[in-house]
Amino acid sequence: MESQLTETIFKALDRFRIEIPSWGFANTGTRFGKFLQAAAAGTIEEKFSDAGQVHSLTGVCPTIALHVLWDFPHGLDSIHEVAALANQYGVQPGSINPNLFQDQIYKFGSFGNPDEKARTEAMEHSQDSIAIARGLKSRDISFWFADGSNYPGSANIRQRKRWFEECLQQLHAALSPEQRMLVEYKPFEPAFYHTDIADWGMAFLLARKAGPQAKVLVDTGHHYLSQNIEQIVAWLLAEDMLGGFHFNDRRYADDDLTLGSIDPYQVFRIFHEILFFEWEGGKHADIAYMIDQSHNLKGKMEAMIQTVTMAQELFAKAALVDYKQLVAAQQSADIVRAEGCLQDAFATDVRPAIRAWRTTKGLPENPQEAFRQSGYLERVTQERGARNMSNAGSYA
Ligand SMILES: [Mn+2]
Repeated sequence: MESQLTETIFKALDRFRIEIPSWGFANTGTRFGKFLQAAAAGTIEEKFSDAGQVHSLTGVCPTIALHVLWDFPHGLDSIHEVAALANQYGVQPGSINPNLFQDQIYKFGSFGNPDEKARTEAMEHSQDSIAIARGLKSRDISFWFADGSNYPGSANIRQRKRWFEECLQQLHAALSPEQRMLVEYKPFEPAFYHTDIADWGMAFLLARKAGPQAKVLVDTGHHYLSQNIEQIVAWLLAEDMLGGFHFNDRRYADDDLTLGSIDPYQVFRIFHEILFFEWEGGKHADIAYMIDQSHNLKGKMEAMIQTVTMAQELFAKAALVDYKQLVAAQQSADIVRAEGCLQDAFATDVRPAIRAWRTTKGLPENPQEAFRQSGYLERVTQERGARNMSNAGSYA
């Protein structure tokens, strides 16, 4: 029995990969200000270096999500530099994230902006992002829009929906056959009255209208409290519309807390829906697992390693659900036994098997401890400290 458990966990870990975001290594803050970290990455090279370090310790983060505005200072001309860094540091470019919210021109939106100039600029930036992705052999372009309005009556919601449909259709036409467009949703913030793509249904409709290579991206923090995220996941899987995840945890809103820090059982339930779907269908779902967190109090690299190892644990636990027993219990409406299948798997301590798996892969048993012993943090703190600490800026 014990060896079968280990085998199941090893198989789950062998296939589990998770993408780390470049912005997770940079100094970021809250709406109220930044608290700086001396070791934060300030350049694209430093982000690759930090990501490479996390991958070398965990072995499961071969790609890094890149942000077009922040990581490609020269736009398309930065492709060669980024490709060279990827080779140097041993992490490949992952999803490409356009920025359609930071420039002044986007004050009243991007694709939903009533000013045609803003919509055109947003389209050009999106086209560039697709070209950058193609140049780097990145498959996924992840779109998140801050578009929305703050006061009733101030936006034509249906007109904006049409603009979104048109823009996304045009962008879909620019994709190469192997590329995918991921459409992310979020109920509120920065807009506080209406958000143009506020929930999974809106993202689903827009993606479906855009074309077959458009899928929905589920950011776990982008839901109202108590929303049943795993049900959304199950529906998207059933419709072949689940493209990927942005993982993070939250207590109140889009808090960007460490995955599993508040509600690990929810992450487990999400993984369970995916693995149950795969078991029933007999094939793997094509889903990009990505982290979308930026920590301003925790050490950035420690937090990233903590997130990755937590994701592995929860994925491994979900793989332990006894599906035959679960299906039988569901069939016979044996509620307690069915629920018990999930609870038993969740309660299993998978850490010894994960440590053993790491050893077989030549990885440190405890990546966090190995990071602390490595001296990397001390080195980059010294190298980057003076620059980072003089770079505070202010909120107002
Ligand atoms: Mn996100």
